[in-house]
Amino acid sequence: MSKQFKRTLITSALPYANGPVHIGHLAGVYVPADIYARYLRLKGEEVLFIGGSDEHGIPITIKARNEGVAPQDIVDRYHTLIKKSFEEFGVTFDIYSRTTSEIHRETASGFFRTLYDKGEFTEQESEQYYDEEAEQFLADRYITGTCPHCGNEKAYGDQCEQCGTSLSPSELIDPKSTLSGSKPVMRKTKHWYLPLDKHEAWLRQWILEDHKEWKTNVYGQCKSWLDLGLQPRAVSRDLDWGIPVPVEGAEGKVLYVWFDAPIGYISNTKELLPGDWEKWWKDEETKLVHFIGKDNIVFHCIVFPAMLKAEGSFILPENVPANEFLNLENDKISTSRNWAVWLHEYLEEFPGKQDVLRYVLIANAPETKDNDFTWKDFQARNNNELVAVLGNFVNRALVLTQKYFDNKTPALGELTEYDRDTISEAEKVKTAVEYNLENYHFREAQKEAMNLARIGNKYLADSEPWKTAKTDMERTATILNIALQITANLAIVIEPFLPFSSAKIRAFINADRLGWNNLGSFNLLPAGHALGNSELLFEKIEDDVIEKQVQKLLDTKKANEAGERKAKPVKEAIQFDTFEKLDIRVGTVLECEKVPKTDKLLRFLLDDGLKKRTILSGIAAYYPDPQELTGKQVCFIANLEPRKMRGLLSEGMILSAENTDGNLVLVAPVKEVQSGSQVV
Ligand code: B3M
Ligand code: ZN
Repeated sequence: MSKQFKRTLITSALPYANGPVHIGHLAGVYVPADIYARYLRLKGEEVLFIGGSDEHGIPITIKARNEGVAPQDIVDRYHTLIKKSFEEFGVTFDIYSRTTSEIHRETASGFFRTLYDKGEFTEQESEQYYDEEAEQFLADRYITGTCPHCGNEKAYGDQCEQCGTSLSPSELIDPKSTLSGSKPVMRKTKHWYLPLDKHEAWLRQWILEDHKEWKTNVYGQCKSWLDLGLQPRAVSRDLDWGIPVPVEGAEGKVLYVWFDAPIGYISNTKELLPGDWEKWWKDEETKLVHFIGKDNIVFHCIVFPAMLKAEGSFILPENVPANEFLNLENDKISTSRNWAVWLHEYLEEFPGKQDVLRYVLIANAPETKDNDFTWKDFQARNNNELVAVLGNFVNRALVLTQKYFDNKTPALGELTEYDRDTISEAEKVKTAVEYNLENYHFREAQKEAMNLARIGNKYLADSEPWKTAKTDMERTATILNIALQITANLAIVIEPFLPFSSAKIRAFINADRLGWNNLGSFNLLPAGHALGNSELLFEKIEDDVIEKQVQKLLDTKKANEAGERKAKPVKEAIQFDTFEKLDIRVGTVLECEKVPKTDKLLRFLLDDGLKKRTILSGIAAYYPDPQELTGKQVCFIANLEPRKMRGLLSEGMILSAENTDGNLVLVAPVKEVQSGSQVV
């Protein structure tokens, strides 16, 4: 069942703006999407390619907290960096916008409101972990504890990174809030849910029956979700970063990031085409294709379609060609462990070599299973394929034409049978590449495109124009004419994959950009056509360059092993008068005991030089015998606004030093001083 469409709307996953983009992003999502968009444009079709940054969600608030800055600062920084990387790698978005834009806020908010008004949500109260010290509900990522499966003490509320099991916060043994370190308590909260169970029947039909052509990894994942039975999914969260839930009584609640993010595709289309966006989203003749990574499958194949269907006026995706993951040197790519090749760093070390990376990533694209990027393979593919096959062929065709025909396309003479065979082989490349691209087999498509260069190379090697030139210039002219026509065809066929090299070849042969339909023609360069200047298309990458990259990764590995223990980055600079506002003093401990019915809190009674002062401190775990502290001196902040905790007034804050593993040690003067002495 192959439907006919008028236009194609391509979306690619909106990366979280909490870090730069790396090769895994490029290989899994953005290069395939870009190849597809470029190909359709070359064919003269109506195409729109939408991208943008995902600027809400917990990864961003965590990063902001760790750095002591606002979430907006984080997303501003990374949105700019990510956008630049995509531009540099030739990813041709028609728009790359962001989910903190005003138009997105309105669009997502309006979308929620429509579903709410139509009665498409259910409301449910549930119990969730709440941090009483920080006075907020805790997202799963903000809770750590011991994994019930492997005993890892640093498992997160949503996943244990040691054994890979997904968890729910209530499964953690000894849960701890990462905000305050305190033990969270269960508290009731109300949320809006998308009742996916009610959508299950049509989703089953639509995916399992009507879209059997989806990639097996995508189809398989959807099938197992559907076979397990769908559950209602909360679409709101208790958080202060995100789009407010536009309903009365929803103060302090925002849209769940996975509710607003895919609507970003719609908002970005609106931003680009304010008067004309609807035909891209609401006309059955638009083919909607989502390019994503495998961890996003359920959201794009089940949740977002259910949202679109519930709204009622939108089309559904025609395909979701999700890829698996790319590993780096046999290890999972990880932002937090810095185990990645970052795009901006790659370009510093390999300036101008965007196409080499694009090529290698597609040659190893994780289309049906996880795949591996290694620097050795990068070098081998560059040297043995790009240099030895593509570059070598183009260079030979051009240099020989310079040498024998004054850099002008020679005339075609009589064809031999071998010439005809070569031409007919070359003509087949078009169909092979098309077939693979239309079916989202990008690595196969690229292989077929490269095959044209192989055909050309073989043709030159077999025909030996450097020998015929000694006796038969007419024959030599024919051979080089054919070689040049193949070169011109290469400029077309590699454009979706290697756009920078395609542009270079066009300059070498002094030709305009030609559409896809010219592919297979052997009349692209008429006899007498003057060629341009040429140079080498690719250059060999030497061993020492690759060894340097491998060494860099080995260093990262060492650093990771040695030092999970690394100190935290220094906070933003402050002015001296800001520092002066702090009144830090030394006090002498008169009494110290655990606050009854708490795990964490110690109550200190201090002689502060003026009076007796009570301060509560969450360090009980590190001082199991608090009486021992009596008589010791400690440092405290004397002018901190008093705060009530557990019914007791805490008048200040006792200073402790935090180890990188989170253990706290009290800070004290090296020699005894008078109680009340100021720390200056
Ligand atoms: N930001 C997750 C990710 O980057 C998420 C994708 C959103 S697509 C609408 O993997
Ligand atoms: Zn575990």
